[in-house]
Amino acid sequence: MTEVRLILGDQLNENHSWFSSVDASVVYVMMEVRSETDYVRHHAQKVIAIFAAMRRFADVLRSTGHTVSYVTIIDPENQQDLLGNIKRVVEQVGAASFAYQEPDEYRVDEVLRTAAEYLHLPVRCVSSEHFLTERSDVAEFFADSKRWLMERFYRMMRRKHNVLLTSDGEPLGGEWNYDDENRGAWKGAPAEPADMRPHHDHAEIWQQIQQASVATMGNAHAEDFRWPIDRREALQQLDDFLATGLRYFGTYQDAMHHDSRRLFHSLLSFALNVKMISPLEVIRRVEQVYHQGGIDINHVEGFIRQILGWREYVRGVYWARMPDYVDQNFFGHTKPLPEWFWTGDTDMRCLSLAIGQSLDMAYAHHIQRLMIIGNYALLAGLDPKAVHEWYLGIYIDAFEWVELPNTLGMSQYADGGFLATKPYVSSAAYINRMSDSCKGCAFDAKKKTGQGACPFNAMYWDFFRRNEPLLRSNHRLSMVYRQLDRTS
Ligand code: FAD
Ligand code: DLZ
Repeated sequence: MTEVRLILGDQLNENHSWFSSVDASVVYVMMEVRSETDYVRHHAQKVIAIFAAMRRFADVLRSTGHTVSYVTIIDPENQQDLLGNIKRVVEQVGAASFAYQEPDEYRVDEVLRTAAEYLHLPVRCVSSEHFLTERSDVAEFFADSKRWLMERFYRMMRRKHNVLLTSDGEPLGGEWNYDDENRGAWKGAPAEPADMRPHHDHAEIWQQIQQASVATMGNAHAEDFRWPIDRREALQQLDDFLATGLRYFGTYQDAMHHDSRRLFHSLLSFALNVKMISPLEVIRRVEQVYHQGGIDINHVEGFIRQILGWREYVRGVYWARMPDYVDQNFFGHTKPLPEWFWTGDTDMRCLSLAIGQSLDMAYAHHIQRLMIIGNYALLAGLDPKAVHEWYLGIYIDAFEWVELPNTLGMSQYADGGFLATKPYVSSAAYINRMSDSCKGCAFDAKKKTGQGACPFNAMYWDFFRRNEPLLRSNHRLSMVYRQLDRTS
């Protein structure tokens, strides 16, 4: 009896138990569909990367004996939605059952829950065998807590998975968290590691995406494409990061520089989020490198915290708070995104650089996303849902389960402080300290008001003034309000 099994574009996990042996009665179905390309306007590189990685994954499965039915975006039989294509394949092969891996997005989960009724077949949902937690684990962990705190969850995960612990179960180096050491500005040294990622020519895929009239944003770089498209490339990228980036990761994690766009970040989020590599294998490799010596604990702990802590935590927040989460708007912000979010064409140099880089690379690192673009969006009062859709489209690693809590919660405080204990906003002083973007800017970071003053300064104080009824009682903001009280 034939079974049809779905593999989504972010389920490219070669180590999934589905593939441990070849079963002639199983047909895997993969599809490039408008329902997935069009739910927001995606960056061109993101669509190319997903299609290229999906096609490579199908090749890998076929080369190991599995049967794959692959629907391209220009296939005339393509129904352009998940269930329509699944039904067609089910009928073609006379399937007696259908199976899918737990999807990571609420929207897709809802669609696939209707599969049994739609297909009139028995349907199974299995684990994607990627994450270290189940969808509900974070909510269960905090069931009796008044406040959810990532740090508490992270320490539990360190203990549970025995990560960076002494034999007595204490944190290696004596501290659980070395964030205080991870706020260095970067002044040109040590040198940014060379980008060793291979070059790909994806002109043909790009031509097909255009032929199908998929609307995208940003630079396609189709003939010189650098994102990993299979597990082998992702593992090579991990090796390169461990050899050259990790040793400086922590110290310069928050630094920004106009022509060193990644500094010591790993660029591994795409490979992780489409499941080419697993979080646990990355964590174990990082630990192994630490135990070989020569790398300080702050770098290793800082990196592991992002994956073992934040990545699993935000996923738990997503599943605990959806579907209402996406509509949260604590401050009632309604302004549309300025046109220059799609061009980078603004005189504010920090924003022009961060948005310009995002359009060019489909990538910006955490602090560019949080403290430049997100900072502006929150201070300016942009509609958080529109901000969310922009982030969901533009970044190579953007999938709603991880993007939404980071954007709406951490960056826009639209959930009223569920994820962040205070709004992540700053005036120009922080941007000037952590980046080189104020040099050569049309505005003066040190000038607070008047002609030529950096808009971040007045916007910062205006934000706290206009939101005083909502924020003054937050004890983490008492310094801010004391200062505001002294200001005319
Ligand atoms: P590194 O700095 O090298 O970090 C290593 C890994 O840690 C990342 O690959 C990622 O898997 C994980 N990680 C780091 N920070 C976070 C975090 N806050 N939440 C979850 N995982 C984290 N990350 C995404 O993967 N997808 C998104 O759509 C996304 N949207 C974001 C939106 C905003 C507004 C902000 C502030 C952050 C967002 N992040 C998102 C988190 C973070 O910015 C990216 O994971 C990181 O920049 C990816 O680059 P990297 O692989 O070089 O990361
Ligand atoms: C992001 C994306 C895009 C652009 N296109 C496809 C696609 O054509 N086919 C597919 O299976 N997946 C795609 N994806 C990733 C999905 O949106 C992702 O699988 C869901 O968001 C579930 O997390």
